[in-house]
Amino acid sequence: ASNTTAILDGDAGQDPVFDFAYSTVEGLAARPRRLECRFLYDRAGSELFERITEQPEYYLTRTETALLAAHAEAIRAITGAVTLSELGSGSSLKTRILLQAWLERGDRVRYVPIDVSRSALSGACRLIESTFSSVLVIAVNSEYRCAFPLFRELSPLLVLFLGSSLGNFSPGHASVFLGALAASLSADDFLLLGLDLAKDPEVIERAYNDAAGITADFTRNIFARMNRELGSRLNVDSIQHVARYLPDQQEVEIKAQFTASQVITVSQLGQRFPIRAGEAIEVERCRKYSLEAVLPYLESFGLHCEATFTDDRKWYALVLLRR
Ligand code: AVJ
Repeated sequence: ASNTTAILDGDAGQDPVFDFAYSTVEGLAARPRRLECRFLYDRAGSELFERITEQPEYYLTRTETALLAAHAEAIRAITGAVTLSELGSGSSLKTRILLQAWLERGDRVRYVPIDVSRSALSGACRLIESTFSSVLVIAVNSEYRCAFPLFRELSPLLVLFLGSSLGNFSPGHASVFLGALAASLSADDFLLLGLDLAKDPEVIERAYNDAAGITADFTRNIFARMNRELGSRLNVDSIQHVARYLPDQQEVEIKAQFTASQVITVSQLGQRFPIRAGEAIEVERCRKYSLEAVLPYLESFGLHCEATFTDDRKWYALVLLRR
């Protein structure tokens, strides 16, 4: 069997640098100043994130991967031989664990990764094609929402949204996302969510402050990207990574603290933002979940919980939902 990889451009014609410039200006003009976390993931940022997942303190990826390895067969038994579509390009071991479980039960599987980063997408396709000989890959280079209309054509399917990436959305954005996703699924389609669970604040805070300082480099990278793409000419070394877990909000707040005053220039839009010493810019929020609260919330979108899989420390959960 041969592999067919088509890469469909969901939002061709957009200028990614202008998109970054415009979003940066919007966020810096807001109060409190903030940046959109999706811009953390340029090539350098994606490589730094891969290194974060290898840090001992960052338990999320290895815990989720172990859950997938332990339960991929059970998940496949519930869903049947459906198409797999992943929000995020799934270049990781996690995707290959699921594809393997599908191939053990059937001769072919169709895999539709969706990612706004073309380089991550083509990297994932190459890796999957080199690992498997009977996976039909259709890669979609677009924002997640642009691909939602495809799901009707791909049904019956299982959509994967792993890595606790749902936690990056604000509560409002998460509800819009889940509502639109649920609306684009057909009856008896499935969604597999990976969710990081609320736990000892120390454990969570350490996961975002690794001793090797990779997460600090990850935070600083978005400013290095401004230098690369927006002509900002920032002294990135004087920017400090500050990550705090707020237990009552069950979320990690990640900020970039400016230890010296400097000006952020966005040359494409002719804008300058003087940042005072001590001022902080929010770069990411990572929300954590409790199963007893999130399951009824997910059901409110017409998604019925078929199974939950947690590790023995109850640090992390996979939730399998049926539409
Ligand atoms: C990829 C968004 C799931 O929230 O844990 C890791 C990103 N940021 N360390 C997370 C992240 C800092 C990660 N997600």
